[in-house]
Amino acid sequence: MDLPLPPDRAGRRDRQVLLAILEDPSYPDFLTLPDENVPAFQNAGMMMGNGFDAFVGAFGFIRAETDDPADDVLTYDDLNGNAVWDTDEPFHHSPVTER
Ligand SMILES: [Ca+2]
Repeated sequence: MDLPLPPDRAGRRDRQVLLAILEDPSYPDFLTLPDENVPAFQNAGMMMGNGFDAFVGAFGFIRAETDDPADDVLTYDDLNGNAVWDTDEPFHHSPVTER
């Protein structure tokens, strides 16, 4: 296996150790996924995708907010004070505080 080495010495040493393990016949399954775990990883991938989809969808709810955003974790900066989201008003998260 011929991979380019990073310029720093620590990275080069780490990469050499990794390559030695990858090429060691004593560890034929190193960094491979056991067949019995494939469904769990596929399910995790689907759940992660669904999570990203829900995250993107949340922006629709945030834009529709018209009440006081003081208790919202995710909200927008109502820069013109009209209590509705307008194009170019940035989104932000509120710091977590005890209530
Ligand atoms: Ca506004």
